[in-house]
Amino acid sequence: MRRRLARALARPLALAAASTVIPLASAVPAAADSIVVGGFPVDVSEGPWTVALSSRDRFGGTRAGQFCGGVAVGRTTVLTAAHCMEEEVLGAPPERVPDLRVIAGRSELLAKGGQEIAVRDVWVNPDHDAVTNSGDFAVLSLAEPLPQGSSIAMAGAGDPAYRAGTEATVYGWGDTTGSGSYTGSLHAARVHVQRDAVCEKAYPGGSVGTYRARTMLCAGEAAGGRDACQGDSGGPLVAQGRLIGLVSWGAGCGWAGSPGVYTRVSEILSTLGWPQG
Ligand code: 4AZ
Repeated sequence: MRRRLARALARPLALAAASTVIPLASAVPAAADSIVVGGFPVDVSEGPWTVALSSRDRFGGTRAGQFCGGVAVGRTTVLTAAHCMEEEVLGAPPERVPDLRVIAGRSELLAKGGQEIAVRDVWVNPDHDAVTNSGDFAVLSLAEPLPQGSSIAMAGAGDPAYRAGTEATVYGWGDTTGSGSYTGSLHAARVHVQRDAVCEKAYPGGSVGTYRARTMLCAGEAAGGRDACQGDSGGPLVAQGRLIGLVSWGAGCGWAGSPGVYTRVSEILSTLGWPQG
C-alpha cells in the first residue's frame, strides 16, 4: 500500500523524526515552537484517563516504549487509534507484540509511579479506511483493571460538547515542536472544535486524508500554534468533561489552516453498539 503522510504519522518515533516533512516557512505559526504543540505540562491526575501505549521491545526504553496515546473508557477498556495498531507501526500484528502495555497514572514516562498493565486483547475497527482515515479507532482490553476513577465518559451524538466553538483539551506525550522533539512528560493543549465546513475546506481530499463529518471532527486555532502531533495519536480530546475525540491525523502540527483531525467518539459508540451516553 502507498504510504501517505497520515499513516506515516504513527511510524516508529525514532524513524519519524528523520523524515518529518518540513513546512514552508510561511505556514509555520509563531507559536509552533512552543511546547502536544503549543501546550503546557500537566500532571496525569488532571486527566487520569490518559494512558500511554508502550512496547519497549519495539520502540526501545528511552521513553518507556511510548509510541501512541490511549484513553480509558472503562476499568479494563482503552480506546486508541486503529493506525497505532497497524503492522507498519508495531512490526507485527498486535497479538504478536508480547510486551504491548498501557502505562497509566504516570506523567513522566521514565518515572516509577502508576501502573503498567498488559493488553490482553486488541480489536481494530475493520472499517478503518486508510485512504480517508475514517474509522480510526481500536479497542484494547486490559489484563487487569485500572484504578477506580480513571475512566472518562464518552459524549454521545448530539452532546453539546461537539458544538463548533467549544473549548477542548488534547493530551499526549507526542512531538512538542512538529519536528521530532518527543517529550517524556504529559502535555495538554487547548483547542477549539471547528465547524465541519472549516474542516472540509482544510481537507477536501488529498494525500493526507479526507475530512468526513460523520466519523471525524477537527479542532485547532485559526492562527495555528496549538495542536496534537506525532506520537499523540489515539489520545483523548476532552470537552466539558467528556471524551469527544481520539487524536487521528492532520497536515503537520499547529499549522494555520490545518486543524488536527480526531476520530468522532459518537461514531465509535454507534459502530460498537454502545449506548450514546
Ligand atoms: C500523530 O501522528 C498525529 N496535527 C496526530 C495528529 C496530528 C498530526 C500527527 C495533527 O499522532
